[in-house]
Amino acid sequence: MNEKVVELLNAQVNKEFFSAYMYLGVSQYYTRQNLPGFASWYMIQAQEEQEHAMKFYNYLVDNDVLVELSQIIPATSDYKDPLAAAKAADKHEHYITAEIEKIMDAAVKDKDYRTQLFLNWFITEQEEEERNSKDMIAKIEMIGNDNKGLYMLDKELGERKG
Ligand code: OFO
Repeated sequence: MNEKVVELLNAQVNKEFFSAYMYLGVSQYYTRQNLPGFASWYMIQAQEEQEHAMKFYNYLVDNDVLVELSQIIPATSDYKDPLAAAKAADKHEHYITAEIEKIMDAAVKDKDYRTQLFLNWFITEQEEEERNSKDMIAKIEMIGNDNKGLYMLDKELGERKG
């Protein structure tokens, strides 16, 4: 595999683990707000991110690349309100989409068809991630200051299984 493609794929292992960290921080924020449904929804999200990281990791290992396990930057659990936490998650997903597109650009440039095929799954996944985070913002905005609405949404989010 081309050096640049390897470098970007390796960096993405770290970024996906950071995504897990970031969602863990969001989950913890909601736990502290007594919103267990939100906390559980974002905890599942954090688990998904670890799976994403491992997909990148395994792809590299399967291609005989020694993966560099670099330091993960800290993540916050400190948000102004539920909307701010949801917006932070949405912003992060857009960042991740852009990063994955950068890897795709490098793979296309290098005519690395195998990596392009591998990345297709993530291109589709990011569409879903962005839609989910956009929906979450819309729901929280719709609720506004209605505590009963927040309670109902928390119950709904708590039903997510995977
Ligand atoms: Fe890995 O999809 Fe979110 O960040």
